[in-house]
Amino acid sequence: MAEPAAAASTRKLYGYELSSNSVRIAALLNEKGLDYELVVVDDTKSPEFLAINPLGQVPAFQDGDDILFGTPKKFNLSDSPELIVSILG
Ligand SMILES: N[C@@H](CCC(=O)N[C@@H](CS)C(=O)NCC(=O)O)C(=O)O
Repeated sequence: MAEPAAAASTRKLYGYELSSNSVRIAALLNEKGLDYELVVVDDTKSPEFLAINPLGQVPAFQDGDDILFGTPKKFNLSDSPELIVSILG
């Protein structure tokens, strides 16, 4: 997965390097020049990550208080294609 910006960002991408669904989101964020923090998820079924995404899958994407994949708050997007549409929007 390409290296994200090192600076702290309000955007967090939860994923791991061999996750193609995570890589496609990272590629899009990089292409658009959007800063984000990559949070490497070692265990998608850990209580900590299930609190982010109860489905226990990556990618999960958080922008501020809005988790775009996972626990619906403002958005209710269910997978990486929907995330792509949201980021492009
Ligand atoms: N429909 C989802 C599928 C996400 C998905 O399958 N993620 C995989 C990694 S690429 C995953 O989290 N696998 C771990 C698991 O299911 O426990 C998307 O397109 O984002």
